[in-house]
Amino acid sequence: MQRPNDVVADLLQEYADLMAITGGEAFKVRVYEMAARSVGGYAQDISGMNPAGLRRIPNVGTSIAAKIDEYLRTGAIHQLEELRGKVPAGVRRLTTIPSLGPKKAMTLYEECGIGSVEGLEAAIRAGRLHGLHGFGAKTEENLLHGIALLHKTGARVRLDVAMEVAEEIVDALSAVPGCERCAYAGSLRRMKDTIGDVDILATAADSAALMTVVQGLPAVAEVIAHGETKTSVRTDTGLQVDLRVVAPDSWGAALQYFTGSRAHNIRTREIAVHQKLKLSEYGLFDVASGDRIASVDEEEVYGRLGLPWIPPTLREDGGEIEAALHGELPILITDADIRGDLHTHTDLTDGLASLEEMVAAAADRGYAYYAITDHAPKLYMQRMADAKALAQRDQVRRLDGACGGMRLLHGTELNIGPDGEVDWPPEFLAGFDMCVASIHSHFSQPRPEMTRRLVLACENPCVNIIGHPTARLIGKREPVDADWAEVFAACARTGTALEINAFPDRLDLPADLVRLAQRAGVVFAIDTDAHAVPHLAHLRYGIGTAQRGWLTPDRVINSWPLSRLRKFLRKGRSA
Ligand code: DGT
Ligand code: CA
Ligand code: CA
Ligand code: ZN
Repeated sequence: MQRPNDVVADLLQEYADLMAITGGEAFKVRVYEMAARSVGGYAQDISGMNPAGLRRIPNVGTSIAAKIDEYLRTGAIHQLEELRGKVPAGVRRLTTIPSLGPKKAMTLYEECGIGSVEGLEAAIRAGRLHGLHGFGAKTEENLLHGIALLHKTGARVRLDVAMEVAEEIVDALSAVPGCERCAYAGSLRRMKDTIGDVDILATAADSAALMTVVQGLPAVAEVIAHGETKTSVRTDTGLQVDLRVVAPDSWGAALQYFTGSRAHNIRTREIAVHQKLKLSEYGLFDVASGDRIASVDEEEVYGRLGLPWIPPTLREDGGEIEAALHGELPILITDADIRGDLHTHTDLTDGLASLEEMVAAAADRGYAYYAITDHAPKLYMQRMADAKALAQRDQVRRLDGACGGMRLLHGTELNIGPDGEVDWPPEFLAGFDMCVASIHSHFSQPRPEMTRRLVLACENPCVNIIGHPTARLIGKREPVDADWAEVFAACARTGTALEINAFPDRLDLPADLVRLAQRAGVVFAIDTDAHAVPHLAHLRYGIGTAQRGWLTPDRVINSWPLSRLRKFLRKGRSA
């Protein structure tokens, strides 16, 4: 169900984790981690590749190629199976707790027999870790905080993970003879940033064939319930999928109902009641006569309620009903409005693809312009230097316009230091066409310092876009604490855009803050922060987040023509 590249990337990452837990050498662990990223980010499908082909993937040497080859031929990697035999799955899960590394996880297992997150939480609360080497009161507090964060995301999955599963199932079901319509609904259609379960809806005169097909899909590990109208399964990654099959003439009502949200549905049902109608997943009915008056499609259902069709990303009872009633629904930004990506990386820093590869892939997407924004020197691991940046600029100028006429901007992603300062002196920064500036360290500064830090970054005449502004990592790191109203005011005043980072574990700025920032007069850049060719396609998740923040195209700088964008990027620069 996942791309073969992603499956193998997961296996290599698991291998790296298990090596680390069992005390393997750090450099070897790192090699497997890098290989995992490279395989996941490799543009070509690896199934069908031989060992020689596999070795052409960056960071994949002979022994890793052999392991991938073994997996492709036999469906397993025997060394991985051996490691799995030594380390219970729960111990690896322990390492997903922020702040708990592999060594500590193994200590907990070997010395206290702790093999699950629940077991660890109970042990801390019972004081059973007292006296254990390396586990002081502060460590315990951090662990409890990490566990709470893990519970908060709970069993919910990343938007892209759910989307890939859903699209594959919709494709499979749509191909079954007798299936008339099929689509995903629920929180996924609303593009929430995490998904509890996937809801699929289909119409067919006879549901049996669809129910059989969904149970037999390769990625389905367990059938939770099956019946004539609903079947629930769990995939091998633990995600629940509900398939509902309805009669063709109730499609619109069913799609409206199962898209939700619950709060939005309550409002639409109330509107029906006021008109002496009854709305359910089966249709919109006249209460007096019992006649069904609408349900073929969503437009008809909303139409008969006296409403225009409401985009799913707005259906949270966040004012969309009132806006619809007054004919004031926003015309939302869509993928088609985006003319270029303004935050991307190459293998000059931590990207996986070369400049040429990234540019060619961007041109294939039909972009009019594209910015390369590799990391700046203060992210020491990336080893950026003045000369490297300048050499890249020459290359960028050479490639400018060479791919389908797409124009290139040479930028950089600066690090906003704890005092709001950025990497390079103003003279050097002035040489870039644009600068993104992001927080990559000192995440837990108190609110006044964090606010000042972000405001100072906005006031820098060379900073055009604040990248992933809250620095949250969904399920892993809380957003930084800042007075956002003050930051938004600074953005609006200085002509600094806020990013909506489309990376599925970021989706940052989050939708609720997008809406607030928009009201404060802020403009936005919807960027992928791509570190590999496949990441360019994450744009859709940024668009979903922007729509949930009620964003219209005129407020998105990378929907503007290049000439207007260039004027904006000039900001406070001289000449
Ligand atoms: P999730 O799965 O937690 O990410 O969120 P949803 O919104 O997909 O929720 P889910 O899967 O429980 O149900 C899908 C939709 O079906 C939900 O958004 C609205 C509708 N729905 C389900 N149960 C109820 C209910 O008891 N009342 C109402 N009004 N709607 C419901
Ligand atoms: Ca759901
Ligand atoms: Ca559901
Ligand atoms: Zn970046």
